[in-house]
Amino acid sequence: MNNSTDTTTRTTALAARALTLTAVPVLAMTAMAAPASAHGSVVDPASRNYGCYERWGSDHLNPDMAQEDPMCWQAWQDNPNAMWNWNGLYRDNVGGNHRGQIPDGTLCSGGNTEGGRYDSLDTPGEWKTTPISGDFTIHLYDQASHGADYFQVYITNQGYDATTDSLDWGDLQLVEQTGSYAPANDYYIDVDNPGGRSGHHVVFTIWQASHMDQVYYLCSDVDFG
Ligand SMILES: [Cu+2]
Repeated sequence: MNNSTDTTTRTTALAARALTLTAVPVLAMTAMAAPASAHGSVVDPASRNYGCYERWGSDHLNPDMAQEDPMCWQAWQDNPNAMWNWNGLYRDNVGGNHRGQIPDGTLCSGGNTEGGRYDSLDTPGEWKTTPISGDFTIHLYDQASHGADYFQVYITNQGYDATTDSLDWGDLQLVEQTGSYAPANDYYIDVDNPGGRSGHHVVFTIWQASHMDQVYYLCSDVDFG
């Protein structure tokens, strides 16, 4: 798509700052009112930045975040637009070569995409997790109805430690490869639990959109109990 979402969300962040100074530029108000042309992300189990946006988007200046949700805290410090633009973590023109385009250690930022806006999502640590038991369903929200050529879903191998180790391709097991999905706002991907997992893991979802060669790389932290 285009950059109007980026502009809108960036302006929202700036406006939030401006509000603390009691003056909102007229230009910012205009941009905020403009319709968003958007993308998407995995909302359940929440991707790292969508989870932070969901928990803290309306309370992002709260200093308690540092103690209560330190990974979100470091992400907000690094670049607030990683959260405001929770739907914009993609790369264009990958040509299906995900492993060639996304170096080890940068999978959760889409290979440092968008000038490094999402680099904080590669940081290992105590990311908040969504509990998983048995088979589960991934819900991806697509504001722009791009459709999907396919989804690929990976889960980290048992023994991987999300609190100390940034994600590499070698940490992952492919557990689901789908066919195409017609354009819609909501996609559901049924995942067979591969078993043998306990504790904190990462579900890594690749969304190959259909409107153009645009690929989303989405890390969701889960707890297999
Ligand atoms: Cu898009």
